[in-house]
Amino acid sequence: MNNVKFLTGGQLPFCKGCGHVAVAQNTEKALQKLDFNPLDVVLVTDIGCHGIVDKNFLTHNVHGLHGRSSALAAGISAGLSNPNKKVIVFTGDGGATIGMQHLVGGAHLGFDMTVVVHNNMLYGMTGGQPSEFTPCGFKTPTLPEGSTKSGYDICELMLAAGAAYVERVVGIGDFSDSLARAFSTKGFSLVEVMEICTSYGVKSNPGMKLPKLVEEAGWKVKVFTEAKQRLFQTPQNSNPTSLLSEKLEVEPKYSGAISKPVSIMLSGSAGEGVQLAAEFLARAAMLSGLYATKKGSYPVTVGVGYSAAEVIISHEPILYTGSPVPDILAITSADGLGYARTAAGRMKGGTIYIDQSLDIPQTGAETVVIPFREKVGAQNSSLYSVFYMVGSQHFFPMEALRDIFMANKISQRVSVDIFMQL
Ligand SMILES: Cc1ncc(C[n+]2csc(CCOP(=O)(O)OP(=O)(O)O)c2C)c(N)n1
Ligand code: SF4
Repeated sequence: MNNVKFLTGGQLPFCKGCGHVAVAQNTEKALQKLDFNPLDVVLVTDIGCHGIVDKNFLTHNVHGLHGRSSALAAGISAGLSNPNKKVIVFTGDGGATIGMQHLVGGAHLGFDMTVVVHNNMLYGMTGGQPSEFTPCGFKTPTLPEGSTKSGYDICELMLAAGAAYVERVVGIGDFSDSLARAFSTKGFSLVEVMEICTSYGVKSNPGMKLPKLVEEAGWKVKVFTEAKQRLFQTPQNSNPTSLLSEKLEVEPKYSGAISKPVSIMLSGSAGEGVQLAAEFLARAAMLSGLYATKKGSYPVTVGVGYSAAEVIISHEPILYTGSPVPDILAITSADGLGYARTAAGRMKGGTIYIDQSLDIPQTGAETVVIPFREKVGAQNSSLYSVFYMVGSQHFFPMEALRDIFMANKISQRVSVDIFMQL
């Protein structure tokens, strides 16, 4: 056993008497018993009161989405693939309810990790709603008449799913040996710590005693399995590729005429060719010996609403995408104006090309009003804005854009001539 600190010291961020305190302290003690150091441990926490403890831990910490901590931890464990590192998940009974499939999958596949379920039988952080772990008769602020059904027995579920080690403890006093047994198990282990939420559980169930409640709920306090399990192995890839090897390299044919990096934003509507126009712009820049990055932004409902793209062109390599303040902005629709208004407001100089159907936004940029939509139709308006800006800003020869356009199948449907006349 070492004496290394895993907790920063000072008060933990929980209400007085909250069961989460004991879990944090016993986790530290268990890790000391196993002679770990803080940086040997990756702690993945879930959303909920228990999760805010991560700022008190001196370990590597990752704060996950509600219910997804186990899935994140599985990925970390597989990617890390280091038997000297320990991946630990802290989740509540709420997170375990929402993310049950991740727990079942983790146990089934045998990911090398330990899940500590803080089961206070309700959703603490959001005010005491019942979870699927709330036992029959247990009252919560939003269920004052008490639950009429029994809660999940997570230990039995994990046992059936194939976990290597499963134990339930009542989270009072010293249960660090239980945690240490789980932490030292190779493969998937889970400890369910029965707890009380003093703010909502105790107030709704006055006089309740935790060990009695656990017993009456029929939940066994014991080690469920210590079976040896296989470890999840990531499939070996004999030909690993890097994202960088996908880099598009283009033999320059023209030369760019910019004196510094230029950030260009196109903002229009879904279905009006904004992303394609941005891609043409980036490719034409590359054909002119420049570096280019492109970032697309659109709502999850990709078929409606705005569609925007940010392209940066430069003589030097660019290690990022997007810029909060564009140098040049083309707005071709009302959706696009709605999206780009903030960026336009930030511009202290530069140029905004805007369709004549739209109001001019507040901006420090020069504004140029063009009938993009009227001249080439809504569908081609963004592409026209790119031809127009290249023709007037002279970043590189128009021929570069023409070549890129002609190499694309769109040139079989739409004549390039409509874009070439400014
Ligand atoms: C996907 C999702 N659903 C709902 C919420 C709202 N939410 C935040 S904390 C919480 C309850 C957490 O309860 P539990 O996991 O039991 O942890 P505790 O607060 O009791 O420690 C909920 C429902 C959320 N953040 N994300
Ligand atoms: S609300 Fe409940 S679960 Fe959250 S910190 Fe307070 S006692 Fe703990």
